[in-house]
Amino acid sequence: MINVVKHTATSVVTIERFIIEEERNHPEATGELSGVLYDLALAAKMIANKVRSAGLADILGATENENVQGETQQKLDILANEIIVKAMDHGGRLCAMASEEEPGIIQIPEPFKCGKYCLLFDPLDGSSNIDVNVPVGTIFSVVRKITRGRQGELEDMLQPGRRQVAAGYVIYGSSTMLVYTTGQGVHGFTLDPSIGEFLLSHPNIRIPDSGRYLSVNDSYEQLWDDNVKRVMRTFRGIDTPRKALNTRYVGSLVADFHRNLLGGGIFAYPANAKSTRGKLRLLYEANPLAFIVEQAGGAASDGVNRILDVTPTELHQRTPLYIGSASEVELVGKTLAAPAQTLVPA
Ligand code: FDP
Repeated sequence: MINVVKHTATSVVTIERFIIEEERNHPEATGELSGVLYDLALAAKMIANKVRSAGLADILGATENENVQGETQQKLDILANEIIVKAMDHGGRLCAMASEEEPGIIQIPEPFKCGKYCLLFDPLDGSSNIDVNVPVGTIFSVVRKITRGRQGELEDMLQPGRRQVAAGYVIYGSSTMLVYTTGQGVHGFTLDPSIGEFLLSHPNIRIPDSGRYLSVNDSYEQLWDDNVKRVMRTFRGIDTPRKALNTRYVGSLVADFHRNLLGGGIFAYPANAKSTRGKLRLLYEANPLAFIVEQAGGAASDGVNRILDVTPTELHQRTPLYIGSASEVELVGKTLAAPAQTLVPA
């Protein structure tokens, strides 16, 4: 059962209050990580506002690239990227950032102070869905700086996911929700637009141990190897006494992940003959969601390895991803460990 907080008119737990109270459990905390989370919550509110009026902005845009105010319209994912960079670069808490939208590391500009954390993020995941009004999301991951200089370096970014100190996502759906973990459980906050605050709505989220949903893009089936085909057939209840999972695939990772986190199940983006390393990004998508799902009692793997144990070698590295209820991810591991099959040629 989903644990949901009911607020009264006079008593609410804002994200700020929650973070402060969590910080009290750590007497050694300097408040810097809390600062990163507040700034991200502000960026999320700004992006939510843009996402909400995305259709309107298109309609009101006078020419192809200009809106009625004569401002150049930007693609929403580029805008979301800029909003996050500008909300985060001056607080003195980060030493560098990396975004799915940018090829290299984003340095902290002078004269701003550099801090001890690195932020990695996907500013607007699933953005191909914006035009059709499907939920999209922001995903973020925070790691501690390990190099000595003032600025963050590639080495700081390429840390295995188990070293994350915080991770979260924002879903811009029928309501806007921010879900995060700092390693003390997973907590969800819903944006109350009337007061512009994220309020604690889903404390201590736990993913059901076995699944309800299967989220996978079946159109790649002919490109999967035989073991992947086999486990997907099992999930669909074919040639097995197992009850079939309910197939639900939005094609927007945050939306698919969020539904399965609350309802149980598995999201899979396997490698295939055309994308032999899968599609999703290890640092901006798989790692933060893996930290969250493990904190909620679930699991995440690339089919062989625990996602959080993979040592990244590139900033934009891709990975196959199986993520969700622990028993479903375990079944994937067991099935894919069967003798290797060759991929069907593309
Ligand atoms: P999108 O291309 O729309 O940005 O990582 C990107 C992503 O969406 C995920 O959000 C989504 O789960 C996946 O790609 C969908 O890919 P397919 O269309 O290949 O299923």
